[in-house]
Amino acid sequence: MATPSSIVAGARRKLGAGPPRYSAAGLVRKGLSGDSWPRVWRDVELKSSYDVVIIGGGVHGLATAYYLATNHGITDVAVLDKAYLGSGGSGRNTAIVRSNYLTPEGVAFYDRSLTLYNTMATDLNLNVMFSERGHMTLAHTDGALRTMNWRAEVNKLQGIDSSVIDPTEVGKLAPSLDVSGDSRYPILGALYHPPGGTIRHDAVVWGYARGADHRGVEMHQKTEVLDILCEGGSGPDGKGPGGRVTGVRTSRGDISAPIVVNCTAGWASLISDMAGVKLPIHTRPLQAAVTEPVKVFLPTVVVSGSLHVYVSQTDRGELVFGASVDPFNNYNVGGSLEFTEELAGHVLELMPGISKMRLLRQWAGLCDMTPDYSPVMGDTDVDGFYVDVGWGTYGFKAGPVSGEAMAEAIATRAMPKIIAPFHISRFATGELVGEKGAAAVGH
Ligand code: PYC
Repeated sequence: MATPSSIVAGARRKLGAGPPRYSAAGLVRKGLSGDSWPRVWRDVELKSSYDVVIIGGGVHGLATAYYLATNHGITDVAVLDKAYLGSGGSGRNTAIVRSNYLTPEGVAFYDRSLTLYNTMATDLNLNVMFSERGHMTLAHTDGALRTMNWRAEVNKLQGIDSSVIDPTEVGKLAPSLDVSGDSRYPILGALYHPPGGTIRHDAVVWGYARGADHRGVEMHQKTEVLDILCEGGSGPDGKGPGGRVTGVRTSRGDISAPIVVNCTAGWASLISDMAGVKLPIHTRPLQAAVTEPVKVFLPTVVVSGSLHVYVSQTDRGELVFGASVDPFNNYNVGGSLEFTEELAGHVLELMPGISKMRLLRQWAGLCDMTPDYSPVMGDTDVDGFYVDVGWGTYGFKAGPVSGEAMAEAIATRAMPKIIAPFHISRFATGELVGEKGAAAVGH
């Protein structure tokens, strides 16, 4: 069987030619020709062994596969998903990107992601509809204003465009907000972060999947991982600390692999348990909703931690709302009436003028919460078993940097500096990276 180092040394496969590029006229001609479009990624036979198996076909898993192939020439990679690509958190988030975090570690990390999102349309040759529309986090209390100032200073020290603005400036940026000061939760100011915005989440999934496919990576949907195969560990079946991973058992048969990467959300702790690796994670749903489309009137992303709500308007005109995670562990991805009622009350407090708009639909995503609101990334006590998990409510915005850094960690067998603070060992040493103050909403 290949070893991790032989993979890195030996894997230098010729990269694919890349997806077809059309001129504007060529695109129209193709559309009118009646010819079928090429598949975005291949549908190939599942093999019985790979150099790397990635569990989870969301942005994190696909980005890891893409950067393994693109940056390190490691292409004998299978991405497995028990449903379809993007069916988990990647397709269930509110598509917000930003880097105005509270800790220096968080700011550097999310800023790299934003940089990669900025050039993604060109890098992946796909219009991912990145909209750098600015991001505003409202403060309704002196305490919140203090945290905004703190974040602004941490941000500025790392060269991030982020500052505290007063209610008049808030009103100029988003005239639909009630900045009169007469509301129950008056707006006292906001942290304004011009580089933040939104990006089309499913396009990001398709872009990474297509890019990885063109470089030889295989995507296997409807392939559920039932167990992780290990040997030499201190626990039952050779699992746990001191052991090493040898492959995975799936709903379509066993696969041997010296490297297995857990890139799941919602199921992160269950999958890690299969290798005997315990994670300090609890899983909670986060509900979201979207309205009917109306003329575009909200130019920035608006967040209120005190009112547990954030809102942005899509290019089609719908308002997309998100809230806090539900206050209990659950795997339900449906919506609840309690959420809708609370959301409506809070949104109307901020924007009384939209009371006639109708909600079209609601959904939930599963959030794997860690004690310090930062992810768990890198290698583990089981050789060859890697984790990129614990993504709480911030996983989508971290997809590109996570993929890039996880690919480097796997290829070099060393933790890249940018993710070193997020290693699982911090829960033993107590070196937590407390990001609660930078969450979009109260948790
Ligand atoms: O942290 O920006 C954020 C966020 C948006 C939606 C959920 N979390």
